[in-house]
Amino acid sequence: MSRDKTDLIRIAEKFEIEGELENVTPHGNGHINDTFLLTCRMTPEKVRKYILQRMNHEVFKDPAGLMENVMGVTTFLQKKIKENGGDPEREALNVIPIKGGGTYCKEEDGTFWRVYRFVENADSFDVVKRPEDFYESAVAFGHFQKLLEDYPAESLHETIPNFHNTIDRMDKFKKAVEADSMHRAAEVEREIQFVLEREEDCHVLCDMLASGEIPLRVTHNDTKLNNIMLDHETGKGICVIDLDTVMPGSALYDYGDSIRFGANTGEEDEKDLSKISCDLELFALYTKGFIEGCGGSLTETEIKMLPMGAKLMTLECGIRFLTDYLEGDHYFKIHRPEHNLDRTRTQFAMVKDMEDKWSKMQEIVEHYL
Ligand code: ADP
Ligand code: GN1
Ligand code: MG
Repeated sequence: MSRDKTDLIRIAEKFEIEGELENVTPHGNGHINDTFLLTCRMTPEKVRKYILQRMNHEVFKDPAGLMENVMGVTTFLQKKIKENGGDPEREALNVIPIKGGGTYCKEEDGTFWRVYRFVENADSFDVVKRPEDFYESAVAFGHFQKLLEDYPAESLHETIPNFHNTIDRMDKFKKAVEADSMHRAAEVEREIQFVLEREEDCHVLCDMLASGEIPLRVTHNDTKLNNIMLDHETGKGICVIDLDTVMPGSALYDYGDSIRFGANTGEEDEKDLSKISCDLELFALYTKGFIEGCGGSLTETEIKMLPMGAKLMTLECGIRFLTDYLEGDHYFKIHRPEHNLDRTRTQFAMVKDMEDKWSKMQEIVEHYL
């Protein structure tokens, strides 16, 4: 914990939390924000939990706009969930306001903070332990997108401009190679070549969005497995979390990013690349769940392009890890030297494996056409 506990307690107590704040502990494995679990004593038998988060304002340059998005989307989802007979306090994120008003606070040191109600009796996973969890996450992410089908996209702030613009990601990568500010380019020549050989791929989805062949939708854009809470009892994806990147995008981004992370037989930062591959059973399961969750809203072209979505989101993520490595690891949190390089290598091994299994991936998807 980079901050001392008293400081965290002081910040937490600015929010409308209920009960006596008993403990603050670091929580989760996100790569971007600093997340803490607040435990509050309500009665001798009962505690209430909250999530306190420092928003990463190096990554999200406009925290006010970001929180406007989060408020807009969560309010919209809560209303729909209520109409559908669900529990809006559990099935959507709930922002806890500041005492006296406001949705977040800014500290003197320039950091930004918010509090969410903790989603109880649910877990988020860093690896797929049971295939049915991955399937349920697919249904929930698909359904999330479906629920946002009529959300006013023009009201959303672009919290990270060009987030999944693979052409722009390629340009930034090339600039990082050229600048080589950390003198690391020579040692990653193989990885650099791997990216450059796939320059054409980077244009595919951007061109299709630009020509209108695939539609722009309101999407989550960060659909890895640990951004969904799975219910302890039912096993269903009860709540989609980490809404910082909800922006106009493509359904293929949401589908692809989940495959990138969850259908990989190894972890995102696995050092032993022989453990990395694209598990076609998990791929098939997620495809089924996502198409079902989207409730018939995906177009034929989108379905046809699903394998490309998976490959491009994996390639893009590898490019982002490698760019960060070349620039000195300023974006993603790292927990060891070369962490971003290890992550890069798993992504590229996954891309390569997808290329080898391309016709099988297409066959699986064609089943839904
Ligand atoms: P990051 O952007 O850093 O990934 P997240 O918002 O995803 O931050 O939070 C990090 C982790 O904290 C999540 O993967 C999840 O395990 C946990 N978490 C976040 N919000 C909640 C919540 N409202 N209820 C329960 N757990 C949460
Ligand atoms: C980050 O915030 P988190 O850990 O859920 C990143 C994603 C990457 C992912 C790779 C805002 O997700 O885009 O795909 O790491 N989020 C942001 O694990 O950049
Ligand atoms: Mg997250």
